[in-house]
Amino acid sequence: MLRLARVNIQKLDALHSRCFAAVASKKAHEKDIAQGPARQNESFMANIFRGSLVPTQVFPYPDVLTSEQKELTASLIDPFERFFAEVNNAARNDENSKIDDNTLTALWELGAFGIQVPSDFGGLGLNNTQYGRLCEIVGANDLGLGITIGAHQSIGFKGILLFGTPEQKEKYLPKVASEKVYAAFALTEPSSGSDAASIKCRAVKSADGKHYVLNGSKIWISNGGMAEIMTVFAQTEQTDKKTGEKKDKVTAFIVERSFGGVTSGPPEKKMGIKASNTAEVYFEDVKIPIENILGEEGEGFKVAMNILNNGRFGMGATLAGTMKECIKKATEHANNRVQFGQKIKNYGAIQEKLAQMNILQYATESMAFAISQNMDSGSQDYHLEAAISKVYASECAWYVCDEAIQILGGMGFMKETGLERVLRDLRIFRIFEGTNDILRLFVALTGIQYAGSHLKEVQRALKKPTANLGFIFKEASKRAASTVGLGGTDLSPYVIDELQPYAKKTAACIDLFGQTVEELLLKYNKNIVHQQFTLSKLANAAIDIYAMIVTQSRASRATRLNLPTANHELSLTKALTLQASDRALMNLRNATSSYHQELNKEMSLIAQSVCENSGVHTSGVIDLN
Ligand code: MYA
Repeated sequence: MLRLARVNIQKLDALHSRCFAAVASKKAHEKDIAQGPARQNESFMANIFRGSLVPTQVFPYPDVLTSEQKELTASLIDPFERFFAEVNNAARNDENSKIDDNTLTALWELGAFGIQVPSDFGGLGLNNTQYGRLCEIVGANDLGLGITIGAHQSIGFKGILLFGTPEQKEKYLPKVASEKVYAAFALTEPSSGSDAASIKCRAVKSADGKHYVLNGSKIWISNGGMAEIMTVFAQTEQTDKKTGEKKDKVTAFIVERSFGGVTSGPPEKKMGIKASNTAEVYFEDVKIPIENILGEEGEGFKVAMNILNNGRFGMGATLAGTMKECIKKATEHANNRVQFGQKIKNYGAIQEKLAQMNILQYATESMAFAISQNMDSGSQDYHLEAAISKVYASECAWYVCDEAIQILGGMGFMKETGLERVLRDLRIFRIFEGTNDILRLFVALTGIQYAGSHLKEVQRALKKPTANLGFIFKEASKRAASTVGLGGTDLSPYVIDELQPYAKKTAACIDLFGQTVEELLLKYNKNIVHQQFTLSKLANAAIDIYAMIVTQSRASRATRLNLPTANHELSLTKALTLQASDRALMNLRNATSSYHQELNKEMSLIAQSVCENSGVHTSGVIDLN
């Protein structure tokens, strides 16, 4: 679906038909509507694309940890915090572009490399929520080190946890959890970044079928210079079971450096996360035993996507921790710094910044833990939310750190304050693990695809109205209610009284969201995939809606439980809703307005002209002969 990013027109055309063939013929929706729908997609966000409210993932705010799990998590917080206070030195790691061996050893001893590996295999055996809580501590202290342990477990060996056979788990998990063997995730190549399916690394099956021989190279691999075990993606020739046609399809492999033929380049010199090793990895005639295929042969693209989906919430949790630390530094300064005879905390200009930073931190954390807890409850439908949380967290963290530096003024710009390192470290978070631009398209197009399949259901139902009266009536009343502003969406049962007016604002956004998706689908049909200016606006509205929903849910919970922070959380939620609902409505109106179509056209012309001229293309300000 997102393949449209490629410039090859032929591929684009093929893609369009594929995309809309998918919309029209998703297996789940092929059944006659009268036979009843397929498995209900529980994703709150996916459902608002089709104008439906499915509240189970978000209301009430999930709370999955048992008291034992809470106790275990609490018992780990102290050693993790002590490690950062007493052993690790983030500034030194950054300066040396390396984490020293003693620090790494201490991290292994903490169990920080195998947080989610079951204890039978030597790990800490924590779930996503518990892992997220530890990620917050890591994010508050050292993002470079965070990527070292994150690339190892969040993506490096996650595929073995998710898709490994019992033998693969038994062989590899103990090593990566506690035996000081590093792991990496090797997907990106020089000509394949966002377009992950276009990788060129190739593995050819031996005549006896016992192994594959892998050739090619990967770039920018986190832990690439030190990993002994890698999850590697390569093209393999597959025969279509139905047609007998031979076709290249991606397969995932577990590759050991010890197989031979695996080498890596020197550590890349980077702007930030310098402590994390990033390197090229080369594969030359690497012999991979057949039993090291991860998942099904030819299904490697989905393996890659699912590993990435599964790890994304961790970035949200990590960056919620980073923001906390930035806010702490900014607050300490605001509380003490005197200018014009007053502490600067008393000035509105500073108060506005501090409040905004806290609002964004609250929403980021609320997203991350709503997702982790849904995942822990066994939900499979978290992909859209995970992508949203990654985009939101990485942009909010950048904003928060930048504003913290602004509050600290000249002090913020000094290395010694430690915020310049964090800002440098943060920059990559909007780029890796799926660029925010690609993830916005992913959110919008995946949601639209889901909505499109629903529209098909409606059309099909209308063809046999007598058999589908109930369904048609429900659809008709839903549309009538939301079109005449009667509030098709009702969030009132889910939030506390004080948040009712805010929930109404969010409901209005959800109604307009569903209508906008439908309008766009009817207007553009398959050409919706071309409308990136519009898709980004839709994604932005989706992000704002999710932020409102998770904060309203979390603040309602805090109030119901009478938590000491409840009033503050209500303020954060109200302020966020006032900002986000306005912005979401604006984005949704803009998505269909002719004014914005004209603007998009002009923007597109400007970009084309700039590209044709390899840069700025204006007359000189001063006319020189
Ligand atoms: S690792 C490298 C990261 N790279 C990327 O993220 C690549 C980004 N690109 C993509 O994700 C894909 O290529 C896109 C799809 C999305 C553009 N879930 O035709 P398609 C299915 C499930 O749309 P394309 C790094 O950065 C789709 O439904 N399924 O595909 C290291 C379809 O299925 P079907 C998905 O147009 C960072 C099929 O695939 C998904 O080619 C280090 C084809 O789809 C999905 N998401 O492009 C991080 N997408 O055929 C360290 C597609 O059945 C972490 N599909 O209809 C640190 C964490 C924090 C620290 C922790 C401290 C402790």
